[in-house]
Amino acid sequence: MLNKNIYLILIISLVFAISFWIGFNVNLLPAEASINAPIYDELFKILFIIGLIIFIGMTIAVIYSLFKFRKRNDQIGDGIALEGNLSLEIVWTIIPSIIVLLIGLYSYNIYDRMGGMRELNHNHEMMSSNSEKIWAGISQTSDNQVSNNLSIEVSAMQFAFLFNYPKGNFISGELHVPVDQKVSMKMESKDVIHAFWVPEFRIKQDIIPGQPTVLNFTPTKVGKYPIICAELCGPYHGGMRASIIVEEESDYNDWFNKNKKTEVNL
Ligand SMILES: [Cu+2]
Repeated sequence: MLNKNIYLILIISLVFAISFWIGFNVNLLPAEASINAPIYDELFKILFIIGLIIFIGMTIAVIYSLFKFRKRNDQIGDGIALEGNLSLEIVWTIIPSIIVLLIGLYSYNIYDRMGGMRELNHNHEMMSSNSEKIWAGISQTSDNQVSNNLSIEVSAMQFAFLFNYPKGNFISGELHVPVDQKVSMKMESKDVIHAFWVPEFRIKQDIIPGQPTVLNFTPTKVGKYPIICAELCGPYHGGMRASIIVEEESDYNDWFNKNKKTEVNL
């Protein structure tokens, strides 16, 4: 009996060790290109490790049972019927409940750190009237910082994204932003529900007709990343993509000055 327990403890420790090793050394996610990304990846890592522990543990239990409880040559029927096991049932209810509760609290903490619980900018500089309702956003800024943000208006339609730069009075099919600067986007759909998703930024936000949504982010890595519509929006939904180009401020300014309408007062 003692021997059996030692084996069990050894196997469980091994499963934990392997899961933690894989969790910390195998990276399944794309590059981290916004300040949200490392925060999000913390949560992903924890979920990945919990998933690995359960997956590897279950696989070992199934393989062990296949051999241990296989039908013997002289065996007829299924054997003695099993009665309930109250203590086992209590354990397998309480442990998952605790895990799910902790994941829930931790997810809330991550969402809060990403700015999701913060009050949305009531004095949003792009708001056309005070009565306009803007909701559901990731906000990294407090209200008084909003005016320093780069403001962009996003329109989504079947099957494209358009980016309006109000300060330059022009519209672009490609989203250009300077690195390490806060970007504040107000997004609206012309037809059905779409979603703005940049995997490298670890952010996604729905774009809804008649109900503007907000998304704030700060890119941290120069490069070109895909913008993907992540809401099934029609037959060519899969082709609804654009690019976000994160560039050094001087490159961004060159691009901006080349595109802006000259008569506009900056
Ligand atoms: Cu779409």
